[in-house]
Amino acid sequence: MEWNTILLEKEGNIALLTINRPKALNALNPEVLTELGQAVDAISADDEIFVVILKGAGEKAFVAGADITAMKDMTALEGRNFGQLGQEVFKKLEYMPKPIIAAINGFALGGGCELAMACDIRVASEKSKFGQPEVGLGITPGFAGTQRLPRLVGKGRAKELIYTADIIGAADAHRIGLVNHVVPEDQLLEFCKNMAKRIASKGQIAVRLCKSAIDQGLEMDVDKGIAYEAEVFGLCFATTDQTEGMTAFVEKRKPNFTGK
Ligand code: CO8
Repeated sequence: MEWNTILLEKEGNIALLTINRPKALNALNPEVLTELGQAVDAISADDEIFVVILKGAGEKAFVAGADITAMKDMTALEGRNFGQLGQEVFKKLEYMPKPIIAAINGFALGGGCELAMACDIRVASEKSKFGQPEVGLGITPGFAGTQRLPRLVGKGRAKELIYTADIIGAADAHRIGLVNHVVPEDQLLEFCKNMAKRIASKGQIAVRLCKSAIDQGLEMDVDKGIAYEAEVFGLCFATTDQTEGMTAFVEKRKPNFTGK
């Protein structure tokens, strides 16, 4: 499928998903959000794709936020609908069965920071910058930043970032747990691809069940989460991958997972 603002490339079992609007620093307008949702659907339906890397086109930005030009003259209803579109697309991305790694190569501001937070894992280049500048524009975060940021970095840090609209660098983002790793810019994609390959070499049913157990479990109380884990753990024993993984260990060889 071809899109105007999204690129989807495949390298083996890894998909490279690119927000491709570099002249506007990959700002998210309704077209980008709609096409991103379609690309996520295509990835979910593609059995050859095991892991996804999400990045921004160009040298400067991952995503510099929701498109301010597009939002400037919105009515309250249009603003609500735009916010809801972003929330729905980000939820679709967050809950798709396959792991998604954000490769953050520059500005991740507002909706860009929110998009990175909807990914499973965040890797930042040394020059990347993060923030929720919305209150400086007279709005609140609208793509679930008020919800995902405190869950990731804690309530106090999230409130400071959101109330002040401060922009922080990669080292601070790493210190507060907003990103998993900081790497030199020229190594960012390779680092993410290596991580994606390590994930892709494992039993994919198990990887997907882990994603579900973590994401669903965090929405439940801990006892329900633990019970859910027991269910997905049990499910693994109905798979060929479990037999193969354990047999390979006993036979001292590498497993040959088939995702069945
Ligand atoms: N929206 C639209 N266009 C943008 C955006 C954006 N968010 N960011 C950058 N651009 C455009 C610029 O207008 C410029 O276009 P042009 O060349 O036509 O003038 C081009 O990208 C390059 O940008 P700059 O010249 O500004 O580049 P600089 O290197 O000087 O500055 C910055 C880079 C610091 C990133 C600067 O562009 C900036 O501050 N951008 C805005 C950042 C921001 O405030 N983001 C948050 C937006 S609000 C948001 O994301 C809310 C999410 C929830 C929405 C819910 C809806 C209801």
